[in-house]
Amino acid sequence: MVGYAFMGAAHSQAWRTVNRVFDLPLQARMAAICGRDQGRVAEAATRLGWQEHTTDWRSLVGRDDIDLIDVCTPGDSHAEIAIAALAAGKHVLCEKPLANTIDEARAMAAAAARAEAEGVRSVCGFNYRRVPAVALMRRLVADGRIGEIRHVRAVYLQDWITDPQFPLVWRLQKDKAGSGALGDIGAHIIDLTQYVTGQLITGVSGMTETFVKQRPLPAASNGLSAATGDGRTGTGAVTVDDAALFLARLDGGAIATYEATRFATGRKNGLRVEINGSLGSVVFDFERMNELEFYDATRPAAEQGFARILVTEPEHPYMSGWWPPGHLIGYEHSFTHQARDLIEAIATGQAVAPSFADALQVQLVLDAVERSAGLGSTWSEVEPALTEIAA
Ligand code: SOE
Repeated sequence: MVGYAFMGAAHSQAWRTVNRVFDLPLQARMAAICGRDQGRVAEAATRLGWQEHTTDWRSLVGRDDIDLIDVCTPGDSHAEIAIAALAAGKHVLCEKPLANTIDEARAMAAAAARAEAEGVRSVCGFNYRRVPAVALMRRLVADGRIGEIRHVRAVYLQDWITDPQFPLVWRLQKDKAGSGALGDIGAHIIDLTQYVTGQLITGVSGMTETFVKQRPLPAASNGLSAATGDGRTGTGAVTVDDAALFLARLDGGAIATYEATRFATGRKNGLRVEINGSLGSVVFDFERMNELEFYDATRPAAEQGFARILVTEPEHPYMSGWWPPGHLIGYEHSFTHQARDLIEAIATGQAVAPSFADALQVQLVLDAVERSAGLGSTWSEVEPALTEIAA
């Protein structure tokens, strides 16, 4: 694993747990973790359960006893690490968004396609797909239970930078993060809605805003939390969006609205998606992540209403490995499911989604939103991802 902050900890939890919960053909061995700071990576190795630690990620890519590289760094190093790992024949799990630019994402998707031909797997870490209620949502939609999809309504609301004194962490710097709320959390709802509906976004009209343009320089930070007052003084420019909104059309005929913001005061991790079809609706809200709301318009009028499905039955996606019905799971479990699916893909030789090509397509949507926002919300088409790879 490269990186040991928030995502590094979440992925480590998954690697520690996955073989204890699911019966898998391969065993994960947490060989080594890498970070730039010797002292901090040594501490992280002990705390997170890695056998060794290093400050040189290239040494991991060159090792014969390492089969998989898990990239949990900020976006500015995804492409370099993932492409080197794939070229060395290592399977790769890469955090989202795939890259900071379209060119990087395209190069990564091409590297993944080349590696795939050699039996090397790659997957992008859109973990919310692997929340059981979301996977059930997809199953209901794919089974035609809500009929033809008309509306997609998706929001991802956070509030962790509403305080203008919150420091200028890497997620607020374009050269490190690529974009702000748009790529960090907007990318999740783009992937999630495309996954659930089976439809791809073809065009958008977008708007972005940066409410706080200067922030105090941070102390050493691991991303979401950062202390000020370590002796560094002054401020720096915020170079990403604080919020992004867009309208979209999907290729199956649905129309959609998306909102991603870090300024929704009081909303901590409010990912909510509602899909309305000709025969019913499905609604997922991460703050009630064990539940799925389902409205079945084919039921007799007198019995119609939103049903609250508690997604904890062994028949539900991923749930057979966990607890008896009604005993809830949490955020970390989506990462364990991600690790499970990747291990199974490696063992069976099957592809695993979302591929780097899928993640490139999300990147192309992000790009279309930024282009549109830069042109006063002008309608902007999304390039097809496959064309990009072929080119
Ligand atoms: C920060 O906004 C963040 O940690 C994202 O980077 C994650 O992808 C999201 O799941 C939670 O919020």
